[in-house]
Amino acid sequence: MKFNTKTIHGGQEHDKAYGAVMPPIYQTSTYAQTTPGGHKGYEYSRTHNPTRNALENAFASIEGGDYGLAFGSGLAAIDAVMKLLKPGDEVISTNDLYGGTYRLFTKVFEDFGIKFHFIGMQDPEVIASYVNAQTKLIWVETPTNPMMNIIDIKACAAISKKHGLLLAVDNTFATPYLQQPLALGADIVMHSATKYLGGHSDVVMGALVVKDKSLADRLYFIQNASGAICGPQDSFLVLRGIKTLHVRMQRHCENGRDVAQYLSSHPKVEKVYWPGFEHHPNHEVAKAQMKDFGGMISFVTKGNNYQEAIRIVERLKVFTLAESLGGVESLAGHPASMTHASIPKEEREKTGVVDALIRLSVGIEDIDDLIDDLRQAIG
Ligand code: P1T
Repeated sequence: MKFNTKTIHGGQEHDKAYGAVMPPIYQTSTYAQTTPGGHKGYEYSRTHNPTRNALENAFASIEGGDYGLAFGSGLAAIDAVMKLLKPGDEVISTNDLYGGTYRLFTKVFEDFGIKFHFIGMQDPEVIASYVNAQTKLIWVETPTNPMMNIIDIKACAAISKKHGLLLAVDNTFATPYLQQPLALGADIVMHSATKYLGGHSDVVMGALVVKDKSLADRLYFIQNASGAICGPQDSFLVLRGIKTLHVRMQRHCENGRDVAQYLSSHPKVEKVYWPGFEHHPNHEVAKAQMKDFGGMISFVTKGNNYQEAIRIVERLKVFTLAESLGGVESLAGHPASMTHASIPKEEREKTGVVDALIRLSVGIEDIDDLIDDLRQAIG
């Protein structure tokens, strides 16, 4: 089955009771048993729920994996991955990543004795130089949030395979429409399904997909034991969202390209971060591992002025100033004070997250309205 068919049918079967084309929302916490242990495969909804299972099968299908797991948020999914580790273990992570992920790593898991190395991952030799006997996991976000750096997944997989490590890729920005980390050698794909997979800014959810059965078993155990699952109604909504992922992503990419080109030609714009530019430092890797370049763009205006950035995001009318990304509507954010405020200023400035940086999640509205809005806001 090709990708555009998988988004609609992948892992799905019609409802056995009435043939409903969409899976029913099984709004139940428990399931009747005829005798202790005598049930139809479902005993309690933290462990399994048919609507959630339908979604988990869809996750596995679109990511080209064998096992999917759905969580109550993207961070809950990351939390489950970290619980594979033990005190003393080390993680090599990109230094340019979602602020909430950084906060979870440094403010929660460091207290449990996990050591994190936050590094620039553009050069695979630099990654390899951090591997030691304690290293267990390489954590990659690509494109990175919010600087749109591209990390070579195949190169990371070569390092992780050589040293027997796990490679996890946060595929939130790219989605499986653009990039398939498991096919490139990753062991775990993670999503904030809140974003493009849900696609309509109405659900908070996380996802993991793996191929390996024993890894899946460990993650299912953690999912059930820790309990950070999502509910059936949200599962239904994300399953519905996935069915249009390919058409939405196509338009996100088209609009993203036009917005990136408009911004880069604007006399008041200093720098635009978007992996589709030939001069983007990792453009060749992006071209090799992604089908297109997505709808996420960051930029700074000339003078690198904080007040000016705030004025621009306040003046936008079609773009909404808000946290999050990946919905049908365009959003604008100010990473330094919003999504990345939990990263200390000196750390975030090292990766380019300056106070003047603006991040756009380019939606699927009419491109003329988006460009007009940016024109009036930037002035
Ligand atoms: O918000 P949640 O569903 O828990 O997902 C966390 C998360 C993980 N990974 C990436 C790459 C993310 O962008 C996020 C959430 N990000 C935002 C809310 C944001 O505006 O960047």
